[in-house]
Amino acid sequence: MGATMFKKVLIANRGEIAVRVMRACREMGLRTAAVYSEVDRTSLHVRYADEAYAIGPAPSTESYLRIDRILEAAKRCGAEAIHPGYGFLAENPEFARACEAAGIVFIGPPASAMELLGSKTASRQAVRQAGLPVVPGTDRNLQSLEEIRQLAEAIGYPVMLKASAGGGGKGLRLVHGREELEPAWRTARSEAQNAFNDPSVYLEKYIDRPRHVEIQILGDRHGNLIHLGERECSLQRRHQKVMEECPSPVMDEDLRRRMGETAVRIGQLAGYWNAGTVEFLLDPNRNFYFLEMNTRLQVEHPVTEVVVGIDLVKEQLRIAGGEALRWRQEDVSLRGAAIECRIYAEDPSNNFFPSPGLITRLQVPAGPGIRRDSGVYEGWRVPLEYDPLLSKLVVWGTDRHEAVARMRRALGEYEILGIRTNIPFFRRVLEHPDFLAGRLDTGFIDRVLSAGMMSEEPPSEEEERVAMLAAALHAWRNGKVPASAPTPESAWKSAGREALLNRWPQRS
Ligand code: MV4
Repeated sequence: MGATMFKKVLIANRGEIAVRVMRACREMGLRTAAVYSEVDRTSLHVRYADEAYAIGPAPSTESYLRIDRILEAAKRCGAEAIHPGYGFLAENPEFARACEAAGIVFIGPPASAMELLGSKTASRQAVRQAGLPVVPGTDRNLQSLEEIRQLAEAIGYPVMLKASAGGGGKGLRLVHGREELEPAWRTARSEAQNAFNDPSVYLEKYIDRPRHVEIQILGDRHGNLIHLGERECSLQRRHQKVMEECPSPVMDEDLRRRMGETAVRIGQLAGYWNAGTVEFLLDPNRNFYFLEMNTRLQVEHPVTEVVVGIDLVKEQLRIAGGEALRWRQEDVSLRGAAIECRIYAEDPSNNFFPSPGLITRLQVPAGPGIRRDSGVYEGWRVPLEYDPLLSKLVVWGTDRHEAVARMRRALGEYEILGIRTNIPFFRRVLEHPDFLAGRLDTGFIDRVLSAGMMSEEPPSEEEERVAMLAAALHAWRNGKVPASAPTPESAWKSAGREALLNRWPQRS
């Protein structure tokens, strides 16, 4: 038994996470099968895989979300297991059941656990009834405005309205007082209806300036369940994480043990196995509250991997193959510090507007302590149909201070031309005194942005060319060009070359 029981794994995803999963498979000697939509024919995950299958047109509803086509590809190529990555079908219990019915192993938790944890109200109720901390509020969907008003009064303002089907900040409303309740209720319900086809909302007490701290758990099919410490995920923009770290700057051994034990108990009560993440809000007094559980491998899993020294994807494969966990809780320890920046094809000087297009030049950071999980290559066109995540830049350092310096160095080496990226935004964050002091909360990014830090337009390519010529001319006139330069003509050339060279790496 074990992952060696598989010979071939189909990866039902695209981009960097598909490549990440295939890398683990390759190291374990497993063959990999990719699936791809029409616009992904030349994507990196297709090139990386041992074999690849077309599953439909660009819209994900006609390709990466088509259970029938993915299972058909798996059967055709003889894959014994499917890894769903994150997003798309990763948290869809119907997909997990369909895999099972087709005799294919779903590399993830049991469908029953996905069902319980997929409902925010049902999971809140289960966690509260187990005597574990949840944010004060209701566990039921609220039908009438009258009912909601009474409950809000009992909880005490300010309160938050949340979509029961939830996620991504859709249907999320902060209500400061009685008079705001009715309009907030209406917009929350209609947003929830549009986003999830389910208008149900529930109430929570509002926690001011919380941190978002999550615990990684890992469980096998024999009832063993451990935690692998926390990730600090407070740096979000519009409910999208942009930067994560491990450990959290606020954590100490005692709090980690208490949050870790709580996460493990939540996993146990859901009958969980495989990799999962329990999300908590942490208030300024270091009280923590269960928020929700994600039943998948997360985007930010690498920061845990480099600090704990466990390959989560390989563990997922082994667990799915029936192997017992190879670590006990006391074997797990955190070493050093890791930071991840999510590199997106979006323009920070234009309200982070998506910036798809051709990558004309790609120069990647390397050297000590750098890990880059990427789904792109030079000469590839970033499609506009999907999430514009290009790569995740992850650094490790002996402590947070070294990790921060290393990330600045790595971002300075990173050059992506042809499209806009959010790299300039990270440079600003990494020099902010609150970030350097570890004073993070969920309002940090908005404060950085409202301070006007990203309003300056980056120069156009034409402006860059003019500036470079001017610099070369200046250097030449001031005699900074080597005196050995025999003629003005070659001095021009070498000064221009010097100016070009000086652009890399960027010094922050
Ligand atoms: C909250 C909250 C304050 N109090 N719940 C949950 C989903 C996430 N996307 C936003 N969530 C929040 N839930 C209560 N009861 C504040 C937030 C929140 C937040 C949480 C984590 C990271 C960034 C955030 C940004 C705004 C609001």
